Amino acid sequence: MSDAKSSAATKDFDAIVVGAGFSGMYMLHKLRELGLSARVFEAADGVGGTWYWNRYPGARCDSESYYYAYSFSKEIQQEWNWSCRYPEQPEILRYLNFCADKLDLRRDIQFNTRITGARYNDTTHRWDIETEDGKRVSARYFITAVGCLSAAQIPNIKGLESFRGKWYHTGKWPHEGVDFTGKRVGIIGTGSSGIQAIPVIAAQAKHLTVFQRTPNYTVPARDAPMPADFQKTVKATYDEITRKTRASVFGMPFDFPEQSALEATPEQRKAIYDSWWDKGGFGFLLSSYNDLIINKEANETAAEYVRAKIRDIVKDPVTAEKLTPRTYPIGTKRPPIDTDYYETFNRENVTLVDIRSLPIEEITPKGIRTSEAEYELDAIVFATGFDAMTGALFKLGIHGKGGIALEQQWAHGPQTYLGIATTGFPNLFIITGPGSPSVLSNMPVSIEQHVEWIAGCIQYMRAHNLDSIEPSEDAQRTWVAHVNELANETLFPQADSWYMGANIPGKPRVFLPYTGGVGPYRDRCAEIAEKGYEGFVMT
Ligand code: FAD
Ligand code: N01
Repeated sequence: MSDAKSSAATKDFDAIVVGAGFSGMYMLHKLRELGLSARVFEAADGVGGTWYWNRYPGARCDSESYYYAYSFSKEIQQEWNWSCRYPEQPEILRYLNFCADKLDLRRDIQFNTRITGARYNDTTHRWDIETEDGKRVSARYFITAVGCLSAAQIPNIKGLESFRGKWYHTGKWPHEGVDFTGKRVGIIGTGSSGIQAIPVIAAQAKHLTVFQRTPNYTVPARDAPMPADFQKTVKATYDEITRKTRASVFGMPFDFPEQSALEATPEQRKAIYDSWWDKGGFGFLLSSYNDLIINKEANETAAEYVRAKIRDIVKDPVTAEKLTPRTYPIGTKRPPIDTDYYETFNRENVTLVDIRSLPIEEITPKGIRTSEAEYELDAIVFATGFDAMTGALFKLGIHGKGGIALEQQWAHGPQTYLGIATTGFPNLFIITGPGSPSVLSNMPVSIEQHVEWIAGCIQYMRAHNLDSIEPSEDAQRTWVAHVNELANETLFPQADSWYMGANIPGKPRVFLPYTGGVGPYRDRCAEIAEKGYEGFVMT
C-alpha cells in the first residue's frame, strides 16, 4: 500500500526525487515499478538536467553516444538512433525527451519547482520538503538526483555589475542562443566547457579573447557521423557492451590496458600515442597504458607527447608556451577532448591572455582589466565550471536527525557510505554522491547502478517492514578512509581540480569521487546488499 495522500497543507508521497536528468528520470521509473507514489521536483521547465542547461556553442558529450545512454531498456536502445560519435547538446536533450515520453514520466514531474528545504522529522520519521514558493510535501524516502555538475560557479570578480555588455555562464545558457557575429567576446575558463566553446565562438565573433588561468591538456575528439553498419553492430551487441561498461574501471566498454608506459621504448610509446591521438577521444589516456594515473614518470610520457603536439600545432611559440600545461600531471583534472582547440589560437581574431601571471583585477563597464591592460568587450562568457558534487546538494537545505545541517556535517569534506547515504540522515539517498565513482566514470552507467541499488534497498525495506536506513558510523568512517586511501595511491590529488574542491574558495580539499573503479565498486555494493545491507542500521 502506498502512503500517497494529500491535504490542503501538505502532500505526502512514498518518495520524493529532486532533479529530472538521467538520474531522476530513471529513479522515477524504478519507483513506479515498485508501486510507490513518487514525485520528482525539477527547477527547469523540462527534463534533461545537464543537457537542458548547457546550451553553449559547441556543447556535446565526450563519452561516445552508443554508451552515453541508458542501458536498462532494450526498447529505447533499439528505437533510438545516434547521428554521430559525440552528439551535440540538442540531440542528447531530444534523446532524454524521447525517454521521458516513452516511459510516460512527465505526469509525475513537477517542473519549474526548486527545492530549498528538506528536514528529517524526528517524530514522523519522514522528510518534510519545501519548495521555493513555500509549498510543503513529505515523503518517507528523499532521493537527490541534483547532478554533480549543476551548481554553476561564477567567480566573484570586482565590477561585474558595472559591465555594460552581456555576460553568460556556459551552464545557464539562454535557450534562444547567442549571436556573437561582429562582437568582441571574452571567455574566462579553459576547462571542458571553454575548450568546446572557444573554437565555435572564435569562428563567429569579430574577436575572441581567452582569459586562461591554467592551461589544459586536450586530445582531439575526432567526431564523425555514426556509420550505419556500426549502428547495426552496436544494436546487435548491446548486451555485451553493457556487460563491459558495468565491469570496467571507467564505465566505458574498453579493455583496460595491460602494459606500463615505462615498459615500452620511446619509439613504441610514440606509435601507441600517435595511434590513440589519431583515433581521438579518451582512448589516449584510458587505453594506452595502465599506469598513467598512478605513476608520475609514466604520466610524464603522455604529458610530454601532448606538449609536443601543442608546439607542432600552434604557430606562435609564445602562445604555444602559454598553452602548455606544466604544473600538474595529465588526466588529474577532468580531461577534455576537443575539436580544433589548439588550432584556434592560430586565428588572427583570437588572443590568449595568461591571467595566472597577469591576473584579472576587475570587470569594468567596457570589459576586463588585467594587471597589464584593459580588454574592451561586448560580451563575457564564464566557462568557470561548477561547485561540483556538493554544491547542488547543499542548496537543498538538507537537515537530518536533531536538525543537523548536511553542510555542517560535511564541513571538513563529505562523509558517506558508498557515496549513497550518510549517517544521521535516514532514508536520504544520494545518486552519484561523493565517495562513489560518479564523475570519474561514464555517468549513465554509474547512475543506473545507483538507481537500481536504491530501488533494491527500498524494496528490501518494504518486504521486511523496515522504516528507516542509515549507515553506521563505523561503516561510514571505514568507507571514507578507503576512498581517501585509494585516491592517495593515484596522482589525482596533485592537481588543483574541481575533483579536489580546489575551484571553490574555502571548499575543503578532499578528493571527491571514488577511484576504485566502476566494476569493483558495483561488486562491493551488491555484496553489501546481499549481506542484508551490511554496514547500515535499519529499524
Ligand atoms: P543533472 O543532469 O545535472 O540533473 C540534475 C537536475 O537537478 C537539473 O535538471 C537541475 O535543474 C535539478 N536540480 C538541482 N537542484 C535542484 C533543486 N534544488 N530543486 C529542483 N531541481 C534541482 N558525463 C559523462 O559521463 N559523459 C559526458 O560526455 C558528459 N558530458 C558533460 C557535458 C557537460 C557540459 C556537463 C556540464 C556535464 C557532462 N557530463 C558528462 C556529466 C553529466 O552531468 C552527467 O553525465 C549526467 O548528465 C548527470 O545527470 P544527473 O541526472 O545526475 O544530473
Ligand atoms: O569547468 P572546469 P567546465 N578566474 O571547472 C577557470 C563536465 N563537462 O564547465 O583550471 C579565472 O573544468 C578554471 O581555471 P583553473 C566535465 O566533467 C564535460 O569546463 O581552475 N579562471 C578552468 O579553466 C568537466 O570537467 C564536457 O585555474 C577561473 C575553468 O575556469 C566539468 O563538466 C563539457 C576562475 C573551469 O573549468 C566542468 O567543466 C563541459 C576564476 N576565478 C563540461 N574560476 C564534455 O565535453 C574558474 N576558472 C563532456
